[in-house]
Amino acid sequence: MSSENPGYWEPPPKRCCCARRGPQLVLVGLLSTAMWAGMLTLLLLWHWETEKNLKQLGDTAIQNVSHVSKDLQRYQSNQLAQKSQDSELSQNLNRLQENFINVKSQNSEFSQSLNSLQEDLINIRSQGLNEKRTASDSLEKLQEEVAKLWMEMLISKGVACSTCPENWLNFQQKCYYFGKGSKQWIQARFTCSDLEGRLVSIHSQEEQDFLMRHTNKQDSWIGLRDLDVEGEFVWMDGSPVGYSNWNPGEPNNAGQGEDCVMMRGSGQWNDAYCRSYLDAWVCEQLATCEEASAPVASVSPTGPTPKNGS
Ligand code: MMA
Ligand code: CA
Repeated sequence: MSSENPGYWEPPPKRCCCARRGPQLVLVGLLSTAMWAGMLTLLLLWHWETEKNLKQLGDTAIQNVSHVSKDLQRYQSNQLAQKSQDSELSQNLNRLQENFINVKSQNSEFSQSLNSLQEDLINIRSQGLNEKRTASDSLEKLQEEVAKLWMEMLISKGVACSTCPENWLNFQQKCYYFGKGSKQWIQARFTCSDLEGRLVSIHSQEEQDFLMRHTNKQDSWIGLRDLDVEGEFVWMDGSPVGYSNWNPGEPNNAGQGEDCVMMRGSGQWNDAYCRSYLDAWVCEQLATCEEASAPVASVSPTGPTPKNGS
């Protein structure tokens, strides 16, 4: 109702263009439909693409998982192998340790055996040396015995056996050298050896008297000593003491030990310290016979070795 025209009804304006709006609406509908269709298509496309990607991702994930599981399996089997190797190694180590202990004990046994073998060898060697010495002493004695027998045989046939080297004096079947100059017993002994004789062995009063006549009352070393067994005197020719001419109270092994015998100026014997110096000594050797076809009596150059250097 209008305020300018009260009581007058003006009919509403007639709708115009109703016939023109229909195709517009159709067009709009078509357009929106097409839009929707396009959007749907896009959505579908997007969906497919996403699905495809997802599928690819899934495949890749499956492949990766299978790789990882394979790796894991390989790792596990490696670990198992490593474990068995470890146990083998530790067994080997144990065996080695046992072997080492065995070898060690064997080694100590072996070294003990070696030591006892060495001891045996040393014993056998010294035994051998002793036997050799005894044998050579016996041989010398035998040779001398043979020479003496031969000499006696010749003498019984009327052959003279009294030839001596220059500066040696003959008495019976022996020759004597009366040495002068300060010497210990051992030095006198080696000097006699150098002269192809040995320190004198005295077996009778006659021999003792002969020596007395030529020593000019000088203390002289003679070939008697108890070097091997104390109190057991042995002559350098290997014989034990038969005839003797000890000074009263001798032998007494006085002081630091007396193992070598001297003939005093009086002619009587005394055991004395071997390292004492005397100014005289007497050597002997067998005399030679006129006919020189006899076996040669070789007098020991050194005689049996003394038990020590005194
Ligand atoms: C010395 C020495 C000994 C000997 C006595 C005798 C003091 O020692 O020559 O061998 O037995 O004299 O009294
Ligand atoms: Ca004495």
